[in-house]
Amino acid sequence: MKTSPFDLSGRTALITGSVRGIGFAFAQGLAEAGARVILNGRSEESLAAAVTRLTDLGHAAEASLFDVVDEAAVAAAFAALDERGIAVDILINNAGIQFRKPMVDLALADWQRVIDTNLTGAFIVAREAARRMIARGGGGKIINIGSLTSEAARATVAPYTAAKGGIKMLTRAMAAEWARFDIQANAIGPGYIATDMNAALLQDAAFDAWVKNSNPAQRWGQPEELTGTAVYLASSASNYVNGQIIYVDGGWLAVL
Ligand code: GCO
Repeated sequence: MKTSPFDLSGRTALITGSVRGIGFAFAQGLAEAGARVILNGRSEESLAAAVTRLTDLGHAAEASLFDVVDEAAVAAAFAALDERGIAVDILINNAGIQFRKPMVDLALADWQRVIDTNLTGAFIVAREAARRMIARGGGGKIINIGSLTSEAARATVAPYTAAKGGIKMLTRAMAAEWARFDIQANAIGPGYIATDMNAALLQDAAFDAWVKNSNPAQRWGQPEELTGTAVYLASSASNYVNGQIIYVDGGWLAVL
């Protein structure tokens, strides 16, 4: 019987920033589709707890501890996987931070930290993954995580907006260079999703009302509502899709 094009059995996925929130949801979704998942974070303890949550559900999951901005640590993490004969077939560049402050008050260090984590980190990790995908003869999936702010800006989140706009164009740059090696690089643009990163916004009645009034679904999204798009982009169902960003936003960007 023909297997589903969405079946990820036999594939290994690395999801950066996956100890909680949408990163963990991506890991669980890909594991449920059959992938072995490698979770990533900067804290050994939270990483171990997240892995246990998945292995307790019967999934194949393990940890890889590194900060995506640390080039040497990323290289060492991939070398450790090489040593064990583990090839990353699917990379989800999810790691990201948020820092909200008006630009006139923003310290350069805070600007740089957000750009480094949310944009440069995606480059550093994808470069290691793509080098190996190409060396293995090609084939692979790279999924970057954008945002509504990949398309439109909101006041007080300039570095995040600049980084997420960069993620959209970096995804296209990856497609331009790596599609010829049968590597598909695409992105997911989440709308406002109910996660820890957005906890302050969820608790702000005016912001909550703005989110609900600004998208036709009239609600926040849930992390698990992003996983279907991730499985699609991680699977052979998207083998002729390159350089695209798919918005999972309740219709926010589609309407005035
Ligand atoms: C913010 C939020 C947003 C969302 C998401 C929207 O402060 O506006 O953190 O950035 O997280 O990126 O698509």
